[in-house]
Amino acid sequence: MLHSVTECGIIFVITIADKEIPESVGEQCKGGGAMQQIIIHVDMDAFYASVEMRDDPRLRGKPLIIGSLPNERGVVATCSYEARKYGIRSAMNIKEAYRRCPHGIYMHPNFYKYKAVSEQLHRIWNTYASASQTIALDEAYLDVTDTAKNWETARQFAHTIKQRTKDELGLNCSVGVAYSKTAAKTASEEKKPNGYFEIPTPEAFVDLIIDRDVRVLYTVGAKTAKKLHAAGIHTVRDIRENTDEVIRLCGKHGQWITQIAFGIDDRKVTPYRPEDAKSIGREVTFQKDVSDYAVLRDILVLLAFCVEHRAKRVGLQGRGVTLKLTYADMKQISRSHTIPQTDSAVTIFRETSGMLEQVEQRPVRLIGAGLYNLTGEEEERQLTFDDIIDDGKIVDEDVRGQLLADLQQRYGLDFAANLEKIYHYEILHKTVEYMRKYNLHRRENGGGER
Ligand code: TTP
Ligand code: MG
Ligand code: MG
Repeated sequence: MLHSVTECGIIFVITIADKEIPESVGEQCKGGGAMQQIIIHVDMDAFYASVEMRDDPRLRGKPLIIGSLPNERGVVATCSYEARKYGIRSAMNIKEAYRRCPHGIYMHPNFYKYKAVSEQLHRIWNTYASASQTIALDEAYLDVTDTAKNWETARQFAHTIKQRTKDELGLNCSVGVAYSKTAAKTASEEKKPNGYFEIPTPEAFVDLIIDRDVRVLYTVGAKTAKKLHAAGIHTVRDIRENTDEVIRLCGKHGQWITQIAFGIDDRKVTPYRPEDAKSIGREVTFQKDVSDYAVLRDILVLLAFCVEHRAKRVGLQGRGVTLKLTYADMKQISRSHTIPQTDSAVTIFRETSGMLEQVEQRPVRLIGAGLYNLTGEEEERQLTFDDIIDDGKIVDEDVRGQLLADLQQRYGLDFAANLEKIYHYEILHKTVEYMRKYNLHRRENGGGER
C-alpha cells in the first residue's frame, strides 16, 4: 500500500516480514541498508519513591506514595511498586489513591534531592555514550553506536550501567538496548522494575508489539488512543492495516504513528540544549480556591521571581510572557503577551498582573506565570547597548525592592531576605498558602490596612 508518510510525498516501499513498509526518501536505507544505530534507554524504577526508600529503610517494602498528601488537593507524582499493586499510578488524584490504599505512606516530593541524584546518574551513564539525551530527571537515551561498536559490547555497557547505578547510588534502573530510540524506550519498559531487554531489529520490535494496544506506541496517549479505538483501530496490527485512516484521523501525528508501527524510527540521540526549552514557568495550586484577586496579584510577584531565577540559571530570556489560570470549575485559560527579550521578574510581573486584570474574575484554583519563545543572552547583548541595559537595571532594581517591600508590609514575611528559599518548590507553596490564609484571616477580622 502506498501512502504519504513524508511531507515531500515521495515514497519507497520495502518489504520486511511480508509487510509493506512506507519509506521516506533519504531518511532510511541509504545504500540499501538502514543506518544501524545502537541505542540504550535507561529509566529509573519508581524514581522519587526509590530515592526516599533508599534514604529511609523504614519506607522499604511499603506502599509509598509521593505527591500531595491525602488531605490536600493534587495528584500522585509517583509511587513504589508496592503501591502500584493497589492500582495507584502517576497523575492519579490523591484522594483516589487514598481510597485505594489508606494505609499507604504519603509524602511530599523533595525535588532538590532528586535533582542532585539525577545529576549523579546522568554523569555515570554519559560516560558510555558518544551522545546522550536527557529526557527527564530519571531517564536518558545514550547513543552507543560508536562507543560500543557492536551489539555484544552494547549489552555489556547496559549491564555495567545497571550495576554502577546500583552500586554507586543504591538505586535500580531498567535498561533497554535497541536499534532505535522508540524501540529502546519500549525495551526499557518491557521488564520493569530492574529490567533488561533487547530489541535488535525492526522485525523484533514489530513482533513484540503487533498485537498490543495502540498505546504501546510512543506518543500515543489517552486522547489519540480514544480516537483510534473509536475508529475500530485497537492494536498495532490495526494501524498497519489502516494506515490511510490513521493518517486521516491524526494528521502529521498519524504519519509518525504509522512509521513506528512498522518499526521505522531513525531519529538521532540529540543532546539537550537549554535553548531548546520551549518555556519556563512556575505555578501553584491552592488548597482552597482564591477569590481575592489582590492576593493573586501578590502571588504573581513570587511566581515572577521564581521564573526569573530559573531563566537566569539556564541563561535564557523570553520574548513572550504567559499567565495561566485554572478556575474552580477546572476551566483553564491562558493569556500571553509578546515583549522585548527579558528575564526580569519585574517585567514578568508587570505583564502577568496586567493580564490578570483583564480576565473574568472568578475563584481560582491554580495560577501560573511563565516565559516562552526563549532565546540565549547573546543576542540581547548585541541588540541592546550598555546604556539601555544599565537604565533598565536601575529601574528594575527599584521596582523589585518596592514589590518585595509591599509584600512584606501586607503579609509580615520578609520576602526579600527569604527570596532564595521561595525558589524551592515546597517553600513557595507554603508561602503562597500562608498568603492566602493570612489574607482570609485578616478579612474575617474586619480586613483593612494595618
Ligand atoms: P517515570 O519514569 O515516568 O516514573 P517512575 O520512575 O516513578 O516509575 P517507573 O519508571 O518505574 O514506572 O517518572 C520519573 C519521575 O517523574 C517519577 O518518579 C515522578 C515524576 N513524575 C511526576 O511527577 N508526575 C508524573 O505524572 C510522572 C509520570 C512522573
Ligand atoms: Mg522511571
Ligand atoms: Mg522516566
